[in-house]
Amino acid sequence: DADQTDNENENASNNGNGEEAASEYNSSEATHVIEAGIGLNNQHPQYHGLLRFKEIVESETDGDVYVETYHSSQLGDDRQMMEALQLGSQEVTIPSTAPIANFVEQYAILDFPFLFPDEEIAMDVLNGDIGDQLLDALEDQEMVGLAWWENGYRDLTNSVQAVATAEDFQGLTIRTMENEVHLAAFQELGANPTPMAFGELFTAMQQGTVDGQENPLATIYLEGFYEVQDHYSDTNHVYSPFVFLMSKQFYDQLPDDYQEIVRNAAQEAGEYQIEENRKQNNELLDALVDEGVEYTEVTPEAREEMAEIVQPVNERFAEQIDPDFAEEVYSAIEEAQQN
Ligand code: KDG
Repeated sequence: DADQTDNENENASNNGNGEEAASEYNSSEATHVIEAGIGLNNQHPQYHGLLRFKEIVESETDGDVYVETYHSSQLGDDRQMMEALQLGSQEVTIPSTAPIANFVEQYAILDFPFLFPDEEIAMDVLNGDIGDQLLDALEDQEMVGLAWWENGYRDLTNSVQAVATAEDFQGLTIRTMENEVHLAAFQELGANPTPMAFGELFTAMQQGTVDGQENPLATIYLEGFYEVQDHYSDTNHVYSPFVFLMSKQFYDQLPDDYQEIVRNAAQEAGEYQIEENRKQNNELLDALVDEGVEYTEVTPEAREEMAEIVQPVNERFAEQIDPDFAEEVYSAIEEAQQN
């Protein structure tokens, strides 16, 4: 029962409760078919948001645009799915921003540890000029960014020791996303970061290839990581956005009214996704503890110490990537804080 992927469902959509909901439409009658894939499983609010997108798009086009939904890396990992979008062989994926930095390097600034003070501020910045610049930058990479969704604050789990302070990271082998800032930050904390695709993570923890990983609580619980992890710490070390990405090739050949429909649907489904996601991230701690995971609270002081240790990493990457854009991001955060 430690197998976290739900292959029974294959490519069938469900209504978010694990039950299948038959679409009243049919792909064979549609002019445009969207293959949409994510890495997370069909229990995650991200998948429920994708189903909402499907519902809106199909009903507003009366089935002329049909959406096939895939979860659990069925279509590949984040990098492969983005490459498929570039080639036009897949239409939609919704990765965390971290792996997008391998395509547009400015995205790495969003993944600086302890950058965003809270979720509201993050969303203000992403839905403002900074976020628009980042979405626009995707076009050169043959992708269109339709909306910001939310993964949330990332926390640490591992199978070796309780982690309360920065010192406790020493020697832990931690899976990170494929992102240089994450890699450098965990190195700075004395851990051994191992970048790996999300789809390989569960088995890597089960087999002991890695001691731990970091993801928001919803992912930790809904992916059943408690089966293979003993300790959870609310490190909140980085705020992780999702971007709803569409293949530019596909988007460009849609008629104008359909372009508007998919854009609005990504936005509206995103609002639903964000709400459900926050609820799960806030509410799943007790359930995780009930599964036998030991919860270690990370105090604001301990978090402050972690932030100080990784600060040189943020400074180094800001300088290397785009110092002016980094300054713009910092000012936008300050401004959002004053509102
Ligand atoms: O569906 C999203 C996943 O593919 C991935 O981006 C989730 O944050 C993630 C991770 O840790 O890889």
